[in-house]
Amino acid sequence: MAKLLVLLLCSCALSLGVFIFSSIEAVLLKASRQHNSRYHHALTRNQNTGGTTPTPIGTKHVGDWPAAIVKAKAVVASMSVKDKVALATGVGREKGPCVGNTPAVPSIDYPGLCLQDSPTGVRLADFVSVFPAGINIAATFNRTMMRARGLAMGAEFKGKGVNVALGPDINIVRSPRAGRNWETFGADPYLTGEASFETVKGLQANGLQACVKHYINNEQETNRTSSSSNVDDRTTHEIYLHPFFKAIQAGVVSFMCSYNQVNGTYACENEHVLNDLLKTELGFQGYVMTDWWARLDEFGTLAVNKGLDMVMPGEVSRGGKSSYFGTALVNAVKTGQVPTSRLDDMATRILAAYYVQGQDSGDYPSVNFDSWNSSRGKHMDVQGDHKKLIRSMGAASTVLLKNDGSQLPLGNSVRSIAVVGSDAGPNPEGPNSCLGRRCNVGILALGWGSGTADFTYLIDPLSAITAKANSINATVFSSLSDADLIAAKNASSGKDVAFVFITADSGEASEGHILVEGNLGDRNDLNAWHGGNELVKAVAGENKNTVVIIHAVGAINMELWIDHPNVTAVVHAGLQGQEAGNSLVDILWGDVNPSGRLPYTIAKSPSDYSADISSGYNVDYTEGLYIDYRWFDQNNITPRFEFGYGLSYTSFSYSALAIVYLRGGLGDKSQGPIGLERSLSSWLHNDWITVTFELTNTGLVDGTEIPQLYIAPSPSSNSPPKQLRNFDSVFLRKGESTLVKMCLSRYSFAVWNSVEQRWGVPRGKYGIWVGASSRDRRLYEEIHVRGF
Ligand SMILES: *[C@@H]1O[C@H](CO)[C@@H](O)[C@H](O)[C@H]1NC(C)=O
Ligand SMILES: *[C@@H]1O[C@H](CO)[C@@H](O)[C@H](O)[C@H]1NC(C)=O
Ligand SMILES: *[C@@H]1O[C@H](CO)[C@@H](O)[C@H](O)[C@H]1NC(C)=O
Ligand SMILES: *[C@@H]1O[C@H](CO)[C@@H](O)[C@H](O)[C@H]1NC(C)=O
Ligand SMILES: *[C@@H]1O[C@H](CO)[C@@H](O)[C@H](O)[C@H]1NC(C)=O
Ligand SMILES: *[C@@H]1O[C@H](CO)[C@@H](O)[C@H](O)[C@H]1NC(C)=O
Ligand SMILES: CC(=O)N[C@H]1CO[C@H](CO)[C@@H](O)[C@@H]1O
Repeated sequence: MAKLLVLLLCSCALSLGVFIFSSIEAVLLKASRQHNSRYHHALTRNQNTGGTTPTPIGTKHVGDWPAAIVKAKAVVASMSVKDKVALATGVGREKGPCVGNTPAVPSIDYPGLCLQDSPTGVRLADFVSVFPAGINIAATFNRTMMRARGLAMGAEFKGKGVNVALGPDINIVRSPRAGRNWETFGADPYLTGEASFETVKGLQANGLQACVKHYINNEQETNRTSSSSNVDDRTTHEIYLHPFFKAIQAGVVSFMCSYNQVNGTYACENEHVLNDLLKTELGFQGYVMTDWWARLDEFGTLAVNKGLDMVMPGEVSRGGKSSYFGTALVNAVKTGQVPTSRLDDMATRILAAYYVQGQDSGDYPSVNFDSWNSSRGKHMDVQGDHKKLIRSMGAASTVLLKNDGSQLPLGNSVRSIAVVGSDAGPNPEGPNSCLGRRCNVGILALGWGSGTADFTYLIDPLSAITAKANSINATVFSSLSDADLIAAKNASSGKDVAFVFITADSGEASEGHILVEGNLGDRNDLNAWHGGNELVKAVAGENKNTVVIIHAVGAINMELWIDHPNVTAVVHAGLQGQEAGNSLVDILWGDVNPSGRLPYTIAKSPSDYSADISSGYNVDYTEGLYIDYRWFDQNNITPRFEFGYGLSYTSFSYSALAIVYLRGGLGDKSQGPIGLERSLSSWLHNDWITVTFELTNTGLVDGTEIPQLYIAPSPSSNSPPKQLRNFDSVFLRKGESTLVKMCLSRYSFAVWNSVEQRWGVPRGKYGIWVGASSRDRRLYEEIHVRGF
């Protein structure tokens, strides 16, 4: 049974000090309401009563939306059908400066929208920054950094005059081979949800519109425009929908529906996905655009009746002329196939998003670049001082997987350094030589496809290591060939340390247009590319201080060398963006103590994972809730490195777990409303339980720990053995201790009841599990929950 902590009560974000016992609960509730502003958006119950239009129009708006919607409705009332349709119809590929453009509507003084990729920076533009990939920022487990990345990126998009940034990508790492995993925030819905929330908040903070994608269940590239993702309702709610819900809570104004079908109907014309889940259940007030040329089979133009609001880039198919919207939609409204009220709703959603972000204020920059011809652009440098942030994010997202005998960090006494592998050096043709990063030559700092941006510069590891070596009078010996094992051995032999660089790449399939070294988007397998296993073994055979550095889109299989006694350290650097070399050196020499944690599991065998790419029409999510660590835990499969794992140069101890109910637990009779709750119930999301514990840096250097809180469910929940429900990133000087506080809501415990279409918390015993990874449990208490 949990201890009740009486004196040191606190809300999750505010330090409130000591209170008089009798008024504790009142004070706590007040405080939690104050700090809980992150939940204010969209957490009022949607009062929509159905109405006459197929797409519900929410009547209880939240945040800044009410004023924006009133304003939009007034403007829409004055518009012609043609102009309203224009708001929703892209002008066509390469008919405007951005990857997506909507036309100006002079009658309402509306300049049209510029919609631009990508989740890692402004694509097809110069003088921009390339940020660490989504999968890397997830590995920081640091909300402040996630927000800072969004803010910096948002400033760059806005500086170029972009109205809508096409990101973040908040799909889930279901199959480790999936091509766009690196754009996402990993394999856990809670972590993805937090990253989604912070990224949207950051991107939109200064007026940019963000667009979360790809809604929904676009978890592989193979056959993405034809296959059907078949997912049960509970899994949809607990795993795949949650990150989109968090984006709505953050106030995201637009959604991109995905190419794939869901249960046999294309996502962009799927009434259940758009009207029921998104616009009714989750109360989304913004607009939904198609993915580029997304196929609409059954409903075409009438997809608007199912909840679609905008087509991108405008035409039905690449190179085609006709559009599902445009004239076709004007005619559908005239013939009554699409109710005028639905058209008004679409137009209202698009304009309200524009107004709510203040893009009509007069000082929003106009587009000053051209995606298709850079000489038409103004070459505005929007990088600011983001390089500092990018370097620190690159380091904070680096995961130290192995460090035998404290091989790392290197001291300044190292005299000779071998650097081996093509990934250590630059692409000889330049970092942008392959269109859309469709090659794996030189340092791998991004995957390929529409999730990329052009490098203004890219720091390769060899340059950064050489600069460091020069400063400490060490000599660097390099061999940048992956195939020449003799040269690799020669370079490594007799050196104080040998760095061997290996990679694995993946990206967007683009329906067969893009093939990189035989990989069509999704990876063919989980092995390192270019014979990486052989390269590591060759170097390790010669040098007893071999450090493997991995630049990869996700998990790779490392079984052939991970236990090699000469492989003393393994650094998983992921995709660090433009400062890759510097970020890595900061870790190798200990200027930054590593604190990155794996946002997915690395298995011992590819067959250990619960889901792989499906090559047929049906992509059946038969594993249900059991993806990644949920599956490994359930089936007692020992992974090589588990979700949440990562080493530090110091050590941390955990103690004094205390669990406090803010309301409604442990005999508290004032539980408030009892019964299953809708997704938008604020009661469900309010802080309910505070978990506190003491964290101490017990090692010899300063460092950051990532404490993770998992809930082990009551058996009646019929849920995975444990699920991440909170985390933090805590910097502590050596010897220092601090009290860490984490909040849980009823939603943290909740299970989706498909029959009732509500959330409930099954009665019973729950484990509160605090640890340094999903398998490194440090503190544990069981609590009894009355349930509802
Ligand atoms: C897909 O079908 C399953 C099984 O019938 C159902 O539980 C789920 O709600 C459906 N999802 C969608 C988005 O239609
Ligand atoms: C690019 O734009 C410049 C300046 O407008 C023009 O001279 C040039 O022909 C354009 N190039 C292409 C390939 O369209
Ligand atoms: C490197 O060599 C220079 C010149 O010999 C010396 O002044 C400096 O202290 C050395 N630095 C290190 C880190 O050993
Ligand atoms: C072997 O390495 C040395 C430096 O350690 C270098 O000078 C020499 O050229 C290399 N030989 C071959 C065959 O790569
Ligand atoms: C480890 O490296 C040393 C050279 O330092 C080498 O002699 C030895 O064979 C290597 N061990 C293995 C298992 O390859
Ligand atoms: C996140 O990272 C920043 C920058 O390194 C650091 O100052 C902070 O303590 C970390 N944790 C949190 C919760 O912000
Ligand atoms: C149903 C379907 O479209 N299947 C295709 C999936 O992709 C493979 C090759 O990538 C095709 O051979 C299948 O026809």
